[in-house]
Amino acid sequence: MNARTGTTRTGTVLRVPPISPELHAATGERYDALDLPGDPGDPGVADDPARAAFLAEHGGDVVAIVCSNLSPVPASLIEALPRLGVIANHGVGYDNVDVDVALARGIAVSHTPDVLDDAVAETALALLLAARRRIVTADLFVRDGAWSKGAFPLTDQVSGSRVGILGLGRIGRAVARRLEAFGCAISYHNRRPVPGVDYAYAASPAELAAGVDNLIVIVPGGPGTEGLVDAAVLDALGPRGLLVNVARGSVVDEDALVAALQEGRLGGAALDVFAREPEVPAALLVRDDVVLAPHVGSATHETRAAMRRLTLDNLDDWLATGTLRTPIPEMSASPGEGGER
Ligand code: NAP
Ligand code: 8YV
Repeated sequence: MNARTGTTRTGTVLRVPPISPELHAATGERYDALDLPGDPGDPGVADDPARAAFLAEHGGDVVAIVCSNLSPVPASLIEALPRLGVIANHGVGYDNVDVDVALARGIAVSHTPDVLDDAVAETALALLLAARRRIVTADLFVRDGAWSKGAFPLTDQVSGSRVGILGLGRIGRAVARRLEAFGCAISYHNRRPVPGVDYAYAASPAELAAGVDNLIVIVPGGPGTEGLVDAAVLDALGPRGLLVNVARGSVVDEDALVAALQEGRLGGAALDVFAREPEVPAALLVRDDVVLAPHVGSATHETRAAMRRLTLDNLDDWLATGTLRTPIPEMSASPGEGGER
């Protein structure tokens, strides 16, 4: 029994950077926690000698990993941890984790669904409104003293517009509920229609894009959705269309996006996520038809506290009983099977 947490499974909790200072502090207070050395943004981090030495010394003690969406948890790391039983991801998306390798070894994986839906939906709406009503440009217009020389150009209204949601899941539905209040005509594309939903279903991302003014992307990342929003989808959205991406950078072909904007084939973009965060293509930084945010979809005090609580609840439950509150859906009917080895 671990006296500090009241748990029955003992061992080290490995923090894979980057994780927030608050989650870092909370795990430090609660568990025997260590930090994996090495810069997660360094492509050669797996060969970092400091990391190799750390894993040789501590790898055999690690029973749990805590990570965030920017913390890579590849097969090589999982394989270096023979007693690993659980991976607790601070985030609903878990494309940072090699889930196939983890599940094949019986390692349990948790994430943080539901608690962030409101914050991320709010971010999607904020980006949509900011881009359509040109709020960032209007702010600069006032600050630069341009107002005294003439009126700000007219913009496009969101109310009553046609909005497509690519990924009508938990967050997509929270976005749709908000758009209903704006009187928007809502349509969506998932791999299959959602039973009991009245919004118009489009059979493909391109068909969805062709019928809307604004396309909001909120599908999971990973190989299944890589480049789902390609040049054909952007062309279908068209020169007056707006792309809002709050999903993952990998879902949108970033080169095709830059080309479509530069060639006037797409009206604009509002982006919270990028292919190689925190790197943002220079070609986007100079455009005023683009609104950029640094992956802040869930970044409110309230939501991050709830995500942190759920991450710790998952860790506590697994350490005490071998079960999880919120296992990822790929886990079998008997979640939390992953055991101490
Ligand atoms: P969710 O409830 O699982 O919803 C995902 C939706 O995407 C489902 O409706 C799913 O429907 C659809 N989908 C999956 N694969 C698809 C494909 N290949 N083509 C078309 N539709 C597909 O997930 P969620 O909780 O709403 O979260 C969605 C994602 O948002 C997360 O995985 C994460 O990547 C991202 N996110 C970003 C932020 C941020 O800070 N920007 C914050 C939170 C989450 P079908 O299975 O029927 O296709
Ligand atoms: C991040 C997110 O997880 O939940 C997700 O999938 O992308 C975000 O909420 C957040 O940046 C903290 O890790």
